[in-house]
Amino acid sequence: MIDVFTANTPNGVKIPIAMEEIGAPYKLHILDLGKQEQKKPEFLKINPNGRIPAIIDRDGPEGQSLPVFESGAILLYLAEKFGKLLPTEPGPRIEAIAWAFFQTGGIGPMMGQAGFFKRNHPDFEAGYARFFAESERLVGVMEQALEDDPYLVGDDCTIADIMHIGWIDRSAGYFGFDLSKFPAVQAWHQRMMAREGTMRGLAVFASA
Ligand SMILES: N[C@@H](CCC(=O)N[C@@H](CS)C(=O)NCC(=O)O)C(=O)O
Repeated sequence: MIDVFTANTPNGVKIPIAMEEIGAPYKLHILDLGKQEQKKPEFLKINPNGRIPAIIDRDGPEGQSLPVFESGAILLYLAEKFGKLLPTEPGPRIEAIAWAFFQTGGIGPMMGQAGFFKRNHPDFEAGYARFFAESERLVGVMEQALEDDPYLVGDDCTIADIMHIGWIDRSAGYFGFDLSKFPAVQAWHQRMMAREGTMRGLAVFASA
């Protein structure tokens, strides 16, 4: 059994989506970020960074419990453990991992900061403009990749897609991003949102 500690945010949705896409059992623990539950000492033992998502694999290596933090590391761990959502051939495999890094190092921080300035410092236009422009540039990189393939790495959904779907899905509401400028990303967004596993992964927050 895998314990999933998360919340209904662009990073938080990744893990239930992955678990549902994989089809493995898990126990969901939804943290109240407003109450700072992610900063409590017991949670910092699971993620020293005090953020969601995190997991504990109760049946980790040698049968021991293993905590894992950082969404990219969690998805890679799950993909390797269950043999799903990651191509086996070395080229496509590292390409999927590269997209996961692209999301945690690029799309996530840039969109996060764009949202921060829009919501908290709307008067400081240069901050919002800077992160909005960089978000557009990065989604443009996704656009190029998705012009030729249905998913970021070829014909199948991988961890690369799951890393991005929460951010792309919420970008309009969060900081006024216009996805219609990127037709291939828009089509991919619809493709992802129509997947059974992805729908189930998102639905866990509605019923929680
Ligand atoms: N790089 C981290 C980012 C995690 C992150 O920023 N999580 C946010 C929610 S989307 C969070 O926990 N925010 C609450 C806080 O910072 O205290 C990952 O990919 O796991």
